[in-house]
Amino acid sequence: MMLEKLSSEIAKVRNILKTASHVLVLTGAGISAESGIPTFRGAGGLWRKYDATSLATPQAFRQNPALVWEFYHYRRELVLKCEPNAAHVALVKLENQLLNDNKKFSLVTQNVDDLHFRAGSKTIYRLHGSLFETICTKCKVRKHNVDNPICKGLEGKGLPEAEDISIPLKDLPRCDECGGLVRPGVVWFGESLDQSVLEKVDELVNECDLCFVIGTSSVVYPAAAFAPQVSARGKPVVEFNVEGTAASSSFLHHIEGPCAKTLPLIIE
Ligand code: BJW
Ligand code: ZN
Repeated sequence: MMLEKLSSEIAKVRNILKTASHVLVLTGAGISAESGIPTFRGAGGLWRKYDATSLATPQAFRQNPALVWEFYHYRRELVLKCEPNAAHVALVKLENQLLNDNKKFSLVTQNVDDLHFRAGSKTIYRLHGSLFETICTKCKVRKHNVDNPICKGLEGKGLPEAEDISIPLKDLPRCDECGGLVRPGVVWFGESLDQSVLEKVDELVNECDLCFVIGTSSVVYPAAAFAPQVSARGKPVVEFNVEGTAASSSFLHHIEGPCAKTLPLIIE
């Protein structure tokens, strides 16, 4: 994006922000890219020879739980070493500013890295769960878990340059309550999102008067439908991305560039 165009878009968005009374923010993997966490689509979306999205399925877990656990163990370990960046921090600042002015701020994220939480955002609606939650496949108990490694069998495993190996089922994460096989507490393709989160987000989408869509390719539903719904109500949507996306044409403003650089220019 030409520098002049970028400055003029930034000035316009700053003005809209001044008069907004409820800002809804929707984030995707791109907001964590500058923290060192790979996105799903594009260059960073490969782990070993696998497309990351092909491992994020119940079928992949059923077929090869060890491989899928290696992938998730690798990502948990990576994320634990990463820090929130200036874009996460800018959103904390925006939340505090709006709340101080008796206005409303809502943060909806597709990310499972918990970096918004670690940055200090107060209210976060997580659409796709968390890398640091587990669900027992047998008794369904859900737990928060930041152990690294999550179990002995995964110690030193998951390296992207390593060969696939077979890990016996008994050495994968097991449930403390019933001994069942535990899975990552994330939402895979074809699985339903939490109904109560969806209902709340639907309310926010219908209430907000400004929406920021940050670092998402806008191809995964239902999240991809939220910002276009805000646009359809005639409310401004601002997209922050390093490139145009599937949804850009339905948004009023597009701020092109790495969001850790562009967001702080809007939120002072
Ligand atoms: C930067 C940047 C920088 C880089 N600064 N920007 C309607 C139509 C068609 C299909 C469906 C539909 N409704 C449901 C479906 C099926 C499916 C779906 O959407 N499929 C599409 C792919 C077509 N959806 C589902 O299955 C969902 N379930 C559901 O709807 O249940 C009911 C149902 C089921 C089946 C049929 C119908 C109804 C569940 C979706 C779960 C998604 N799960 C994942 C994995 C989570 C766990 C894990 O992390 O391992 O979630 S997939 C993956 O994609 C992950 C992400 O949250 C999600 C979105 O990706 P995101 O965040 O947009 O990342 P990228 O990589 O795509 O984009 C990054 C962007 O950042 C890019 O644009 C870059 O340019 C940009 N960027 N650096 C700013 N520095
Ligand atoms: Zn159990």
